[in-house]
Amino acid sequence: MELISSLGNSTFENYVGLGTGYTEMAYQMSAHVLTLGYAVMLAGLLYFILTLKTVAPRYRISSVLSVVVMVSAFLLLLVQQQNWTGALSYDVETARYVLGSSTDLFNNGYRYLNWLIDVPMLLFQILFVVTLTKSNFSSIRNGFWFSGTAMILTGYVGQYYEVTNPALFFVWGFISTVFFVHILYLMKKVIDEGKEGAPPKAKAYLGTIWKLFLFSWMLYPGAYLMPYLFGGLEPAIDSEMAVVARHITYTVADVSSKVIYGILLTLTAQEMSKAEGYDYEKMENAI
Ligand code: RET
Repeated sequence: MELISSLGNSTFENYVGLGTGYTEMAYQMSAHVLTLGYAVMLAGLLYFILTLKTVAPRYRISSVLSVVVMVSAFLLLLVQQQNWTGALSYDVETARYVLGSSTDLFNNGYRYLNWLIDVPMLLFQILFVVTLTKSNFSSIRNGFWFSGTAMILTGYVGQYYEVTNPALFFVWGFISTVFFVHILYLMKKVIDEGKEGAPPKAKAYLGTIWKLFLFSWMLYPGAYLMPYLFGGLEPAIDSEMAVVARHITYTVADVSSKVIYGILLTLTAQEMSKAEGYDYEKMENAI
């Protein structure tokens, strides 16, 4: 009870930090995986810039959007990592990393704000690679934007209640999921239409993109639920394992949904470009 009053609406990472504290392994694994996250974004940035000219001009906006995603994710994930190391300090007596006394608390909010930029970009991106056969470009784009933003904002509010008010946490999480289902529905439609008339290799890539999309986007609600996946009916406010699992889940999700997804879109666009007579492998000065 005492913990609850002093930590208020902060997320469960802080409760673990004030309660049992983190062992060297849990603290460092978290710090390292968060660092890996932003390092991959910088590497991805170079990939998307350097491969820009391997696709025909009409597909290049997709790579440009990947560049935008990489820059914003790099910066926000860097801040997220510093938030982790800044919030905790080593206590020699207990040999644990504990919450500092006058430092910021840890919060995953930077991620949510990053998604506000990246989610619409990632969703728009595919619209510049595939050709829609039946649906209207602007209505899909607006649907992506509306449901993407609503999904994140409702989840952002919900995550503040993960320890103090499970009922609100689940209600906001549920509302967010309704928008998520709408996004999945739109994406499936876009990919199915995109496959029609696409060259065979591009078709196969689009199939992989759908599987990757489902897998990687589902990890985010999984990370949201992490204190309950480890705690059952009560949030796991004493489980450093759950905290590490959340950092790892977010990082795997970020690398898959932003970098690998972007690379697969580039490969799809390369195949489509080739089918239209733009073959970078046969061109001089392509890059
Ligand atoms: C929340 C709240 C709980 C319910 C659901 C969620 C879904 C989040 C998703 C986020 C995707 C983020 C991406 C970021 C890339 O930069 C908000 C966690 C369903 C799907 C792809």
